[in-house]
Amino acid sequence: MPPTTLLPFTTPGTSRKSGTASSVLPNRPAFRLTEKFLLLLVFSGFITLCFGAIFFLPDSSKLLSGVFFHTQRSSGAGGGPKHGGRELEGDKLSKIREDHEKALREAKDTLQKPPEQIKQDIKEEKQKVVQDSADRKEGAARLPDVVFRKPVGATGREPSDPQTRERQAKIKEMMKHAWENYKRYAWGSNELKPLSRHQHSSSLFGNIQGATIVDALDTLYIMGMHDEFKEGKEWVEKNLDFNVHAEVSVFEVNIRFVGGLLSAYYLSGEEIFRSKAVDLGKKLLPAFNTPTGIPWALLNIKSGIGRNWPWASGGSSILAEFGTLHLEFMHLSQLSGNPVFAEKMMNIRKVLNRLDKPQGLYPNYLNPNSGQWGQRRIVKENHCATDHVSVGGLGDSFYEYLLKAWLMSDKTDEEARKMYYDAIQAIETHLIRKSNGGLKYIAEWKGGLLEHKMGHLTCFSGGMFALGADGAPEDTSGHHMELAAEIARTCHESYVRTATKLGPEAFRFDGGVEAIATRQNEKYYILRPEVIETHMYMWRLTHDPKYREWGWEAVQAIEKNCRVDAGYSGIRDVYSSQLSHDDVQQSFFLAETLKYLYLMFSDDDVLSLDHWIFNSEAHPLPIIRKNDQIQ
Ligand code: DMJ
Repeated sequence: MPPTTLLPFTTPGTSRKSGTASSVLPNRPAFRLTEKFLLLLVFSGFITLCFGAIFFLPDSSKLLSGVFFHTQRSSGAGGGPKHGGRELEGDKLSKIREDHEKALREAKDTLQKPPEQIKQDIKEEKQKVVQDSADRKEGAARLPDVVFRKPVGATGREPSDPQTRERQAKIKEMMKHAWENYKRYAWGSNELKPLSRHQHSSSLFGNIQGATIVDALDTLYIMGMHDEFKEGKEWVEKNLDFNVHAEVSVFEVNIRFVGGLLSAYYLSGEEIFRSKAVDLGKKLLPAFNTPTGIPWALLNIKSGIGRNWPWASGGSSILAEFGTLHLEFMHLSQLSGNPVFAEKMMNIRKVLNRLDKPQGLYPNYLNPNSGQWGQRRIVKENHCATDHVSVGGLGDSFYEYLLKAWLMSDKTDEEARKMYYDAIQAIETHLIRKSNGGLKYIAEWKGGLLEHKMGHLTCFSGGMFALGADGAPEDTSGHHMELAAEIARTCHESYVRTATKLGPEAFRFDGGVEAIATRQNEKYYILRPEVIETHMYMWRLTHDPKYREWGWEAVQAIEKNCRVDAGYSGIRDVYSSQLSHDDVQQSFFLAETLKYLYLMFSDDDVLSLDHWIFNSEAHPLPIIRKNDQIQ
């Protein structure tokens, strides 16, 4: 090697090191020839070592990567690495060597490939990744095989009596009018604005679309509107998407979307409805991630973050919301083979049963963090009162679902039965009153004081008492039926006493009035079903013709006051014949109001009460027979 090559090591000032070493070099004498030779020998030895290391490097890296891989796997299984690299057995070492050599060969091949070929390979690889992830997704949604049974009484014959037939046909025409206009002006959105002829979006569903379609499917089916049902099904297949950034009301999405999809499945047997229902059910599960398992009211179905309504008593969840999931969730477990849905429900029960019920009543607010009723106040010594107990808004369908949980379980869910009849007894004692004019009503309890007001929503309870009469304890069946009839009459009175013959949102029994709204903001009617729902149950369970007449009165009043050229609209004041429309065709008008009317003018074997249970949005779910129940 020529001496010049040593210059960098020997020439002063050329060292890249600064400091002491370079500052002493200038004073050192030049190397003698033997010293130079020795240095050359050491240096070449060093170079040889380096080359050797490079040659051995592949094997070393094999060892290293082998240890890493093993660690990953071991820790994945819950433990640290059990072996060091030196302890790897021979076959493992040779496997590592093989893999490594294969990787080297592939790298070499790639380098030798023309650029076009490399591009093509990358494209194919990408496609494979996409396909793999699609397969994985499909796998996740793959559901166990279920034997689909032909639904009992999903559609029926025309009624033999000509008047009933004519009335039934009229209700079907109303459904056509509502559906056609929704289709024309708001297809795919949640609801229709029938005056603006535009879409209406409600924050209850976040970015989930198509509430009217999903809510209407089963009504279309039972009315024999097959083309429309098919249109709805195709929309669901292509467009119903839950992978959206959306904060939704868990309750509303459950009763309308999960309920609507489940019913569409049970009626038609179309798999798409089952898989969409289960898919949505899974999206709702993070709502139960609270310290008690009492779900949040609102959930972002993308992020899984939940919270409660800001106005709800100190961050509480609401009885009528977390208490109105049971029917749908039991069916989700049934159809998916996944017990998690049912488990969430039974946990809610457990929490409720651990709590003291003031006077046997269930307050409307429950804190999901503490598991305590919201806003408790001591009004007297040793006497606790809570802010709000109601069979109307905030409480209503909790009671409905207790009864229906028992019925839907083929009367095996004894716990639900007991909870229902105990609750009704407390309600009778503390909330039900009779007016001077002889009208029975259900008041609301606020901080221990009764507010003599009954909501339109509360009117569903007539139907509930009638449905529950049969199983009532100790010969009280007749009493429950009487109560049902009295509530039906009071609610009918709330309709009769208005100019439009439609009932207000709430009516009062104080200040010299009975069954009349006194506040301007309680005078509206938004196409709600509850009064009609009660008439339907009363008709089916008593066959007293007055209930069909009351139903028909409602049809006429809706036609006169709510029908507009492009659909149906709510009205702002039921006491005024100067109509002011609110410009919303609620999805529950198609799901509930028109369905209950249609059933009232059908034979009893159309969605017979012996086989079907209606969820809170009137979506029919079959009774789960004892032998079919998953354990
Ligand atoms: C419906 O969405 C359901 O019946 C719910 O339980 C309460 N009320 C509306 C219709 O009034």
